[in-house]
Amino acid sequence: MVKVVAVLTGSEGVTGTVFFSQEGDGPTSVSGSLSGLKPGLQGFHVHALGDTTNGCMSTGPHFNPTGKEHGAPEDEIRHAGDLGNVTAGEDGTVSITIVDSQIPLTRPNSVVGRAVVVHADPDDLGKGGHELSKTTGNAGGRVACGVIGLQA
Ligand SMILES: [Cu+2]
Ligand SMILES: [Zn+2]
Repeated sequence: MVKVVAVLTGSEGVTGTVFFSQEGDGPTSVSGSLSGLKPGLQGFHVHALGDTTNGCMSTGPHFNPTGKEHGAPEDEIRHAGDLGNVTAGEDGTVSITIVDSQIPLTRPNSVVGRAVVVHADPDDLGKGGHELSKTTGNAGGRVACGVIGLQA
């Protein structure tokens, strides 16, 4: 069992902790919670770089090792990092439960050392017709992020 964690912080008071675990070659389970969000849908992705030297901006684009277009988690054509949206309640909190097969914790396409990013706006899942739909889901600014690191 490989276990990793990302501790998210941001400039607008958004914080959270997201845990990932994977058994063998099975799917990766993602759990955790976020707080300080505005209510409603917000894009939730794994970005390519674990670099926060310039805040969340330096975490690069969506993790996309197979060179595909942006999509929904359930789509065949998607970035590996496309985990869709989280939906915050009126109190600005959300608890996360995701199972996904495209974010392994072991090589060659491991997400360890990359970053989890939460956005200001909903991810349109590639279907919004905006010029950014096929690259970012037009999910707006990056309100919080955290580097994915190995856990005991
Ligand atoms: Cu993102
Ligand atoms: Zn994407």
